[in-house]
Amino acid sequence: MNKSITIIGMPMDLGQMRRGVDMGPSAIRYAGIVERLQGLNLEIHDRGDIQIGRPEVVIDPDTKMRNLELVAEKSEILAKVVDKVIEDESFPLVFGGDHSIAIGTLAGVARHYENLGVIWYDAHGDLNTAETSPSGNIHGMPLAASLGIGHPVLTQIGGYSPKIKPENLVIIGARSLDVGERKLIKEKGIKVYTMHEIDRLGMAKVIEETIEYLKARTDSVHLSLDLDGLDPTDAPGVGTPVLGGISYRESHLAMEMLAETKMITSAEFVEVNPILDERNKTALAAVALMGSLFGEKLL
Ligand code: 6HN
Ligand code: MN
Ligand code: MN
Ligand code: MN
Repeated sequence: MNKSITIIGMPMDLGQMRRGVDMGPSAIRYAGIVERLQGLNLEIHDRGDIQIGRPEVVIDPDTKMRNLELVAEKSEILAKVVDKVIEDESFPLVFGGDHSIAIGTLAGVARHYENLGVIWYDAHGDLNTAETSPSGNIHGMPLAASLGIGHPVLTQIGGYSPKIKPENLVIIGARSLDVGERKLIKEKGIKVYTMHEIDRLGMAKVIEETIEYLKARTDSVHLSLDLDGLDPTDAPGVGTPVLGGISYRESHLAMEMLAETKMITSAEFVEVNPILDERNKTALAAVALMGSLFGEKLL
């Protein structure tokens, strides 16, 4: 893992319907992320937020997608910033924003690696396309888009596609998958640890297997952590909570185990919505998990 980390705020809420997730980066900073990471002897650069503005919602009449053009435009900007951070040999740490931001993050990261691995820590698969989406919300589509599946405006961000291969992906925490997403998972043979496997195997085994799997086939790993992967009791401040999620403790263990491998080279923490939160609990959880991801230890 790099010693230098660059924080990028991406306060984009255009990929879904609930306002407030644009305040995610502020909530995470307020919860003390910079001090926390500085305490680990890391060099922290906070390059501030990418400007999103407060545009009016536009629903595409043909595809029913919300804010397609704007999401694309802002994703291009994020991709360039992330690309530059990696070129400057720093670790890009992106704060959402809703999960649609992953399209831009991955566009910036993936061009640097032949076989980028991705850990998608989420209650959802985010594998929808305009055709399979029940909502038209782009935050349900970033993983499909990164695999090169879906609307060309989304798949072609950064000027290339696909960003990742299905066999280099591991989804952890899934418990809400739409019909089209299930079909895609089967078709592509995507590795998924649903809550069922997490309950049966335990998180330690799940992460051990994930590490082994990704080590064998990837040259670098991006962590995309949607706070709704956690149980709503531990992370209530999210727009699409789903009961029966990963606990705070299990999540810590996961981050600690990943820290030991030093295999994570970029990360994003998304869907923190302080308006829906209880006393910034979700942002505080995000900060604690980042502490563990970057090597914090009690003794
Ligand atoms: N997220 N599968 C649902 C949809 O609308 O496509 C929910 C997506 C949630 C996305 O939480 O990042
Ligand atoms: Mn580059
Ligand atoms: Mn998600
Ligand atoms: Mn989710």
